[in-house]
Amino acid sequence: MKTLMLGNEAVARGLYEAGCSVVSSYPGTPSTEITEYAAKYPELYAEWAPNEKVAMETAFGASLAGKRSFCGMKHVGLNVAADPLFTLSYTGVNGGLVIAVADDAGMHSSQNEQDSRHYARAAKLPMLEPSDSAEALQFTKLAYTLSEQFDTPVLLKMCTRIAHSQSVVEPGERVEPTPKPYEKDGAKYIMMPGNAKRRHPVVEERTAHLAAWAETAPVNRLEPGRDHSVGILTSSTSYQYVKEALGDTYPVLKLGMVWPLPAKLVRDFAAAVDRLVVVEELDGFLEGECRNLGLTVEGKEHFSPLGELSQNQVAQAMGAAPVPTISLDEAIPARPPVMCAGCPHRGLFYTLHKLGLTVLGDIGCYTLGAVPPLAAIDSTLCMGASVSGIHGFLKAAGHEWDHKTVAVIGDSTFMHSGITGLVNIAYNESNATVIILDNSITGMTGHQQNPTTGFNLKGDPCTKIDLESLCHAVGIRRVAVVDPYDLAACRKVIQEELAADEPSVVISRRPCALLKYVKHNPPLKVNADKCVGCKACMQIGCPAIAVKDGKAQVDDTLCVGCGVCEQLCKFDALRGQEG
Ligand SMILES: Cc1ncc(C[n+]2csc(CCOP(=O)(O)OP(=O)(O)O)c2C)c(N)n1
Repeated sequence: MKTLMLGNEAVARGLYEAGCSVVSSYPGTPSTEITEYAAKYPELYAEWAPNEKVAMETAFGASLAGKRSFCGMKHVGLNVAADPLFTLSYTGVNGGLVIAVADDAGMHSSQNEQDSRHYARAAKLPMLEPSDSAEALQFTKLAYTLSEQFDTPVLLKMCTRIAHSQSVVEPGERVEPTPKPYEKDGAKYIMMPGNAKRRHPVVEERTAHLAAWAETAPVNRLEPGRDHSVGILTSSTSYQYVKEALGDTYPVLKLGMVWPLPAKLVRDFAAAVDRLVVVEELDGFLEGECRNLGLTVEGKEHFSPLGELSQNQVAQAMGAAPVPTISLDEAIPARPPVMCAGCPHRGLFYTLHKLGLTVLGDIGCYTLGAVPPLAAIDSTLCMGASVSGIHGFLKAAGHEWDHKTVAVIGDSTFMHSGITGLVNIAYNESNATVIILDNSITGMTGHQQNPTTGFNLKGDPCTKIDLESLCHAVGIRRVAVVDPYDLAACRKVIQEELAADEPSVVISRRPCALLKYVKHNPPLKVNADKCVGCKACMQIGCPAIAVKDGKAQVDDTLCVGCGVCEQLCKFDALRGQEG
């Protein structure tokens, strides 16, 4: 029966139908829902790994054991997993192995814009790229067939629009693939130089075979057009924009497999039109490949490499009539992201701000500590970089900085890639103060469990990593725990640890205010007679507090009664109520 599905949900359905057995991923927008939906199928074992490298290596292990396996991640996650990726290309697979990577053109929720197609070419791996949910399901299943037929991991490239849009799919039945027993094969799976040298030609040969397959594969589709003055080469969401803006005006070669390319198909297409135009998001990847084939081609002179494309950018570039779009009567006011009311990160960042510290930041909800009025963060690079970064900073900046510099990192991010940085601090002896913001969840990506929460992806209780013991075990003797709702205690602990002549970890511990099990206090009350309108309570940037007619005002629908603002009021004008 036909049904509407998100692109990510359709990938999960594809995993189910293809008989995938093991799913290991790390969350990251816009890829997260694939694994969340996959976890709903009891036939699939699904987990959150601590990071993408671990997820990919887990999927490799499951493939080695003969089962169909999967790992999913966002584009920057593929950087983390790039090490196993490049050598997995050499080992190939036993059970089929599919790797989904979701790009975030437009940086809706990312620190950079990357075009993951480069990875397919660089790692010499086939990459399928669906353009709607139906293809997301079909291509996921096809990816397993290709993986086992050509002995290769297969990359499935998603992007925000395909991952997060709904369209019609027709779900099918699950197949149970024929079991592939594990057989020891060192020449294939032990990638030391002697073996790897013999595998590299196999990889090159495989790419040639895949390119030959791509020449006639139905995933690469030629759509006729009325006007042959232009031919459009495109894929993914760009294909949808082309169809919406231009209909069947020009012939279109829609690629479902963007690497390796079907050279003859592309050449024949180019020969049948006057101008070959590539419509693609981000980099001129296909355009460059056309040039490598010796073709005259247009692309990035018409379309920006920045951000997402749209139907009207395509219409404008191709001289077509604009596509009607819905416009609102009133402009939507800009709403910059802020920490939620009651966010435990707020009290901690207020303290860092007040102490005037230099703060090496990291990635998570707490990156919002960079936004005024808290404005407490100096740098944000990638997951884990705060802990390694502070070490380098202190080695370079001189000892006086030891006492006025901290690193901040969330619990999930610390598990992902903060631990090794802390090992470096202990081992190579810098006097760093690292603050772990333990809100007992992976908040930023929508509340995924992680190794510190005590629950697994399915919500079942499991081993909970003890952060204090872990920090002690890697060689940090000073480990303090503080409640970030208690501003005086935060200040005292941070000052003590900065003053110490050895590295320390401060664990700022309080669960995310949005977790279901967290009980809220009644909203705070403003005593208008006492409030002098000094705006001290505004210094924490809480969305529940405003000043109106010269008096503080608390929004009862937002306030969770955390009491942080109460501690800032010198006039006793803000009062918590008994819960
Ligand atoms: C390599 C990589 N993988 C995934 C992400 C997506 N991502 C951003 S922050 C984050 C984790 C945030 O959780 P945590 O550290 O617990 O902080 P919180 O948001 O809960 O404050 C994730 C998964 C990313 N930016 N980079």
